[in-house]
Amino acid sequence: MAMFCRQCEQTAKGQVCTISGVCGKKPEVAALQDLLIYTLKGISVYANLSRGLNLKDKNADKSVREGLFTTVTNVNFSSEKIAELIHKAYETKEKIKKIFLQEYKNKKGSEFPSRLPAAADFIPQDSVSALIEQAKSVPIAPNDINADIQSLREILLYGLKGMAAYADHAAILGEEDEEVNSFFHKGLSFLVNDGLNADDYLALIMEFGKVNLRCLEMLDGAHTKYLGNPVPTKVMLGVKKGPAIIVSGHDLYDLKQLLEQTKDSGVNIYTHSEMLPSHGYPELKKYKHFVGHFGSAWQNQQKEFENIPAVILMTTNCIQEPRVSYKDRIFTTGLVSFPQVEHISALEGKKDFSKLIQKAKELGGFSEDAFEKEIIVGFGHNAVLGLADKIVEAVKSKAIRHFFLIGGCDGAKPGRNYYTEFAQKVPSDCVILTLACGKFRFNRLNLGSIGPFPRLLDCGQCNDSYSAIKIAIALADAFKCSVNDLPLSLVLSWYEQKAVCILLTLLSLGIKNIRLGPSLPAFVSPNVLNILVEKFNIKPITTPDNDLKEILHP
Ligand code: FSO
Ligand code: SF4
Repeated sequence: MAMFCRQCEQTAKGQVCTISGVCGKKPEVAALQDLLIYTLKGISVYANLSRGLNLKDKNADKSVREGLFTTVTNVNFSSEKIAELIHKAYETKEKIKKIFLQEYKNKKGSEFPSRLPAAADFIPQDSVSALIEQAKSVPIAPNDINADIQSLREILLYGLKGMAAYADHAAILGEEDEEVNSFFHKGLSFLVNDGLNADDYLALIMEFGKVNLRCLEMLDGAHTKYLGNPVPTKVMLGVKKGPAIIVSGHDLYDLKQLLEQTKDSGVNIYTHSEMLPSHGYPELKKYKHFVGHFGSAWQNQQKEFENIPAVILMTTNCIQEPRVSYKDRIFTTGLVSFPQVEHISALEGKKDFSKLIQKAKELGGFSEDAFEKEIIVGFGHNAVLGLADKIVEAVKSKAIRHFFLIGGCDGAKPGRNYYTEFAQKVPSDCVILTLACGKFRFNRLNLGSIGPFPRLLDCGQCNDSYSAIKIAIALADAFKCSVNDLPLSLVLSWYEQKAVCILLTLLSLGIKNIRLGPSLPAFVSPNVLNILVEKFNIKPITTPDNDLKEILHP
C-alpha cells in the first residue's frame, strides 16, 4: 500500500515518504490519519457555516483540535485509536450538521440551498480494515490541482496541526479562545473549497499566523496561571539513587499530576527532552523528588531508554518505536499511542499513575548517584523582561553586541551539527536565546556569562515560543525600533508541524531574515518559496562561519 506524507523534515530523501514513514509510520496508519483529517474537514464545513448563525459547538472544537494534534509527527501510531477518532468525529459532524440545518430553516424559512464539499457528506466504514480500504478512494491530495495551491494548502494544514497541539495543551488547563477555535474550522473548510486561488491562501496563511500568536499567548497564560511564572533554576543532569520515572513530551498538567501522586512514594521524577524547562515553574519545582533531567532530545530515546531501571511516560510527541528492552516499562498518555504500549487514560480529567509507581518500585531504580553537571532553565519572558533595563544598558554600553535566537526542534540528520557549531562559534560578547528540543545540541556547553547574564538563556519548550516573541517585541519597544532593526538574528531548526505554525506567526509579524535549517520543507513549492524569499528574505542555513560573518559583518 502506498502513502504520501511529507509533513516533517525527516521525510524520505527530503521529498516524500511513500513506502513507509522514516518516523516509523506505516502506510495503514498514514491512510487512517488522512481519513481522520478528511472527516475533520467535514466537521469544519458545518462548524464554519454554523459560526455564521452564531452557533458554537464545544464538541466540534474539541474533535478538530484533538484530531489534528493526533496526526502530528510522532504522536500516534495506533490504527485502532485513529479509527476510534474517525468514528467519533463522524458522530460529532452528524450532530452539528443536524443542528445547523434545523437552525438555518428556522431562521431563513427554507432548506439550506448550497452544495457542499464531498467531505461534508463523508460516511466512514466500520472496521479498521474497511477504513483503510476506504481511504484509497478519498481525495486526500488531488493530483489535478496546481502545485502552488497544493503547497499553500499543505502549509496551512500543517500550521493548523501545530496550533492544535498548543490549543489542546491550553484546553487541558481550561483555557479556550473563540478566535482560535473558529479559525480551525475556517482553515479546514477552506482546504476543501475549490474556489480559492493562491492569493486567497496566502492571505489566509498570514491571518493564521496572527491567530496562532493569540493561541501561543493563551497557552502561555494557561501555564503561568496554573504553575506560576518560570524562574531561573538549576537543573541536575544525571541520576540519583532510587526508583525513577522519566517524563517526556510537553504536557505540564500530566507532570503536575504525576508529581503530586508520587510525592510520598520514594520514587524520583526526571524530565526528558522537551520536559526540561518544567523545572523552572514554581508549582513544579517545589516537589523535592523532582530531582533532575535525564538524557537529551527525542531522537536519542531508543538508546537512552535502553538498559535503565526506570519507567518512562510519554505525554506527547515525540515517541519512537519502543525497543523490546523497554516496551514493558514505557507508558503513553493523552493523544500519544503506540501499538502494544500501555496507555493511561484520563477519567474526568484525572489520571491514575499508580501502575507506573508500582513498576518503578519493582524495577528498583538507579543503584547509585551519577552527577553529570548542572544547567540553568527558566528564562521565560517574565524572568528576562525583569532584567530589561540592565539588558538595554548592556547593549548600549556594547557589553552585549548581538542576540541570537537559536531555536526549534532537533532531529536525527547529521547536518544538525550546524547548530552545535554555530553556538560554539557565537562570539563571547553575544547572548543566545533558545527554546525547544534543538537546544540539546548545545545546552551542555560552558558558554559562560556576560556580567549578570548567562550567555545561554533557555526560554522553554517549543510551546513557549510566545516568550521569545514577547522578549523581542519588548526589546524593540525599549530601543524604539522594529524587531527587524534589533541586534537580533533568528537561526531556526524545524522538524515537525509546530515549527510550521511558529514560523507562520513570525512571518505574520513581519519578521525578516530568518535562517532556516537543516533543510527547507519539501511541501514548499519553488514559486511559494520565491514569495517567502521576496517578502521575508527567509534563507536556508549555510555554514556557521558564513552565516555568522553575514550577520555580524554584513
Ligand atoms: Fe521537539 Fe518533538 Fe517540541 Fe517537536 S520533542 S520535535 S517541534 O515534537 O515539539 O521541540
Ligand atoms: Fe515521513 Fe515525516 Fe510523514 Fe513520518 S511524519 S511519514 S517521517 S513525512
